[in-house]
Amino acid sequence: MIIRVGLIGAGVMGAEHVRVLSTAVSGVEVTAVSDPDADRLAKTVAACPTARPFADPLDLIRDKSVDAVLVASPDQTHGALVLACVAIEKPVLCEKPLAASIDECLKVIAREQALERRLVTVGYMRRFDPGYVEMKRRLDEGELGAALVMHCIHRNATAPPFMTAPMLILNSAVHEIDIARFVLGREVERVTVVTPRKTSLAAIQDPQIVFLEMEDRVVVEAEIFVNAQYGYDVRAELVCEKGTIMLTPPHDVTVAHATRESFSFSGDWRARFAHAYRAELQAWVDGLPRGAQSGASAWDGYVATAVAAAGLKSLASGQAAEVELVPRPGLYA
Ligand code: ISE
Repeated sequence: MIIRVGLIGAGVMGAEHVRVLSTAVSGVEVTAVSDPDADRLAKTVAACPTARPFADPLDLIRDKSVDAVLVASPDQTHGALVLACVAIEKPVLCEKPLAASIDECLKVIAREQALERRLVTVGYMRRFDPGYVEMKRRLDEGELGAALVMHCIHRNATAPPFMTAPMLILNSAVHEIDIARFVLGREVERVTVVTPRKTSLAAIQDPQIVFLEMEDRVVVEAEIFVNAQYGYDVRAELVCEKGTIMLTPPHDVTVAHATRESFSFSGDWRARFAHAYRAELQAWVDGLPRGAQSGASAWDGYVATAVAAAGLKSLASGQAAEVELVPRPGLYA
């Protein structure tokens, strides 16, 4: 069975998804692409002969040639597009965040509950990264004892001009929020954002340090620095009672030359998480005929947005902010 996917948003991530779906994922065909920028749309469609262009994303969602939708448009459009998909019971994989507002996330959850069916997957791709998967497996195995602290580093070489200080949390730190919940199997209770001296190389408050106080007083500490200049660098070390579990640097080779040993960083997340993106898309496509879900659910998307909202409160006030969650519905047990 071939799943016919319609892609909304042909920007950096959308174009990458089209490339990966067309070259590295089986059982799928991209049949439609939509983007408000006519040139970008034409270019993406030219590179993917199976796809038809759509000016209006809502027409794409309704089109009979589209079995499932992949949303990779700007963050603030996610909620409305996902709601349009679930309104007509079309499965959708939405890039993170699920929605910029908690209200929209709750509407998605309410619709899935009414249908008693999960249709939404959220693109928190780190859940498919072999390093984080192994970190979780080793923790769950129990040999290292209980998790106490998780140290995280999330650095981008440079941020696009539209990046704002709140987006360091809503667009970048949401990955740490989601992966901490995934690895530790605990919810976040409180968030504190600390703002160190800012880099002179950006106009916004960058870096920011995000502290997540999780259930059982496990603490996650994440440095988010989106103009770090030297490359894309994501690290994590989980400190447990009897040892630590650390992600190893993901480069293929270390070069020894002219009295130095060195390796290269990826320019951005597409190369660093290439395996994770491919595995996420393959798992999504494989699960669609059975209605099975393996990635982050609408509930996970809601929680990440709710924790990020507490982070924004803390960023504005300089104080710790409590995370308030609605009760978890049985559909997401
Ligand atoms: C970007 O949107 C991503 O999702 C990347 O994974 C993240 O590292 C980056 O900071 C975000 O801006």
